[in-house]
Amino acid sequence: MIPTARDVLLVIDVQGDFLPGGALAVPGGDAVIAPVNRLLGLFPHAVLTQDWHPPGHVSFATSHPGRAPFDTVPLAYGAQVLWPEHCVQGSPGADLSAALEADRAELVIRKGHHRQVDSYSAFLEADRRTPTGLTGYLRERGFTRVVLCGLATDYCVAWSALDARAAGFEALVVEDAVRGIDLDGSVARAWAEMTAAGVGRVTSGAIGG
Ligand code: VGL
Ligand code: ZN
Repeated sequence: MIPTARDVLLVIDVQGDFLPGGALAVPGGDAVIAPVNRLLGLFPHAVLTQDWHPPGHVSFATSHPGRAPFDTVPLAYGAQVLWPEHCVQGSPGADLSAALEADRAELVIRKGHHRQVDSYSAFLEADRRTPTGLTGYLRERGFTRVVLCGLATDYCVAWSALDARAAGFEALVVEDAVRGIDLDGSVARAWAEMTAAGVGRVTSGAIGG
């Protein structure tokens, strides 16, 4: 495929805490940087996301006495996986990777900033009601297709791709430019759900310009 003016590259959460040595390191997460940088050079339009939690965020295991990271707890809006403290607003781990060549990106959308609600998706928070504003932004700009890459396949990439479809966009995930956390088969489940929802898969090598 050749990116057009109706395509937007959506680069999900390429932040220190999701890279090797970070608080919630995604296995092999740094392998996405080279293909993502290549894509950033090819797409006329790109949007980045940044996971951006206040201290004491509801998704942190430390906010739930007696619970450990990767436990699941019921919250008012549904089941929530608990994570190590990560991407705390203003902390170095929340910074976008310095290796990301993102100067041309036109928007950085921060998500997960409500203390009591998580947001894996770039579009809709985990209560499934609170919008981030991205749907309106993309529609107003006339984009019709969202091409996703970044971290993590099974959480923020998958939820974003599914919500892109639900909002009426075409969605494509660049399979060699994503890596997953993989809790109990969550990567395979995420791909199955994305395929069922009409999310396409592409390799970065098949994208040219
Ligand atoms: C993510 C878990 C918690 C992600 C963010 O970027 O996939 N995963 N916060
Ligand atoms: Zn998070």
